[in-house]
Amino acid sequence: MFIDKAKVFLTAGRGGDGCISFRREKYVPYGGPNGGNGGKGGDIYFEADPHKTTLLDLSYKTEIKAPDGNKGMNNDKFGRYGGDLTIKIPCGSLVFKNGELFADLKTAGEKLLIVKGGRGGRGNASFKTNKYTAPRIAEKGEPGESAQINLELHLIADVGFVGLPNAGKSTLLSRISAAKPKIADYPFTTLAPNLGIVNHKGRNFTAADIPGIIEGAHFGKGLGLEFLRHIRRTKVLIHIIDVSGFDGKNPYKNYQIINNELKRYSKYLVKKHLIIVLNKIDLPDSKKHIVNFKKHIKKKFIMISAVTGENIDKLLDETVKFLDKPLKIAPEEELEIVPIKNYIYEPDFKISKKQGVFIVSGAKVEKLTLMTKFGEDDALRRYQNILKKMGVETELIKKGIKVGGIVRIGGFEFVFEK
Ligand SMILES: Nc1nc2c(ncn2[C@@H]2O[C@H](COP(=O)(O)OP(=O)(O)O)[C@@H](O)[C@H]2O)c(=O)[nH]1
Ligand SMILES: [Mg+2]
Repeated sequence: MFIDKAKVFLTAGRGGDGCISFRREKYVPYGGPNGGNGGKGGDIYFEADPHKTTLLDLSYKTEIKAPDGNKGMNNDKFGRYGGDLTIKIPCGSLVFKNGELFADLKTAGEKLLIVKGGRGGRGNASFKTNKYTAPRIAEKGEPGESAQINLELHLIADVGFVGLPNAGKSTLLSRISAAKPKIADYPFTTLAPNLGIVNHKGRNFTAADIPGIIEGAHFGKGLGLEFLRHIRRTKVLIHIIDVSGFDGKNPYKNYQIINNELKRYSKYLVKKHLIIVLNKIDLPDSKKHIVNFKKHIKKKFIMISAVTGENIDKLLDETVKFLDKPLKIAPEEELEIVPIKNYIYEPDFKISKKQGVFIVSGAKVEKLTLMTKFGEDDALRRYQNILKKMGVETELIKKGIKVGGIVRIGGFEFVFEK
């Protein structure tokens, strides 16, 4: 099955907690701190794999989580690292992270960190100073990064075949490559784009057969323009028109229908090299229709029969010539996705008041809260000191907090004291 969109929630591993422990040796009554740090949580990577052609594997999953780091231990032993996950995706996948374009993995083997594992919490050995020789402080592990990921596959083909259903796109692809697309006499046989590798006189290129464009596709008729994104990266478009006149269809009108849909889809498609192909010239009525087509159009076209193979060689010669010609089209025009970056100024913390409770929010204070082991007096003291240095206390007083007031930070509630 060809799946070219997927949505998955990724969570990197949480860091392991730091350990609180003290040396216990014979004849050393008060040993120093020796609690080790927690291990780092696992990262999640995406890697472009040329053997993958669909996002099918990912479409079964809604969530993927990397392993957490292990806890630190006594005797300065660090916790074990969570271990990374690498998810293989097809080349040509666009990765959207929390709604923004994050990466375009085109090249085989390209690997990218998508969500980062949390840092291991520090054990009490790390908090030892000259003044402070027996700290009862250890941090909890940092939570792993998480993100909503949307993937969109854009096939990487050099040449794209467009045309109405039944024009002969799949037939042509099956003739010039080893691809085996479905071929039939009725519309909508091909429900997925097919990709084939063409070897023409020692030259290799990839061609994709794009199904589903019909009149009105731009407003969602039929499959709509669902598959057109797969021609965004192509260099050459081959527009295939059935000139058999079967069903009383007018080939020139059909040509206009497709042109119209393409134009509405993207203004950049006209910048691609275009080859107009009149197909099915083996059928008797085609001559009459070709004469008519010629009256309307001044552009060059090639007449072929995908079934008998007539002129296919000529078409491929022409295609290769175009492949060698540069395109005047920038990569961002090609994809027509302008990465939107919102730079939001985020203060270290913010204080709001809700039903008498003072809510302190902000990534830094929330992370600190999540990484603090409140059970330990030293840890609590350190926490309070950091908040004080950040100016949280002063700001709370400014906002009118009284002794005994409730403060909420990152899901925890505290009673304000001085
Ligand atoms: N006689 C004749 N029939 C053709 C030719 N090309 C395609 N066909 C037929 O037209 C029908 C539709 O072809 P298909 O490749 O499935 O069209 P697609 O919808 O554009 O992929 C099939 O029955 C083909 O056998 C051709 O050159 N000559
Ligand atoms: Mg087809």
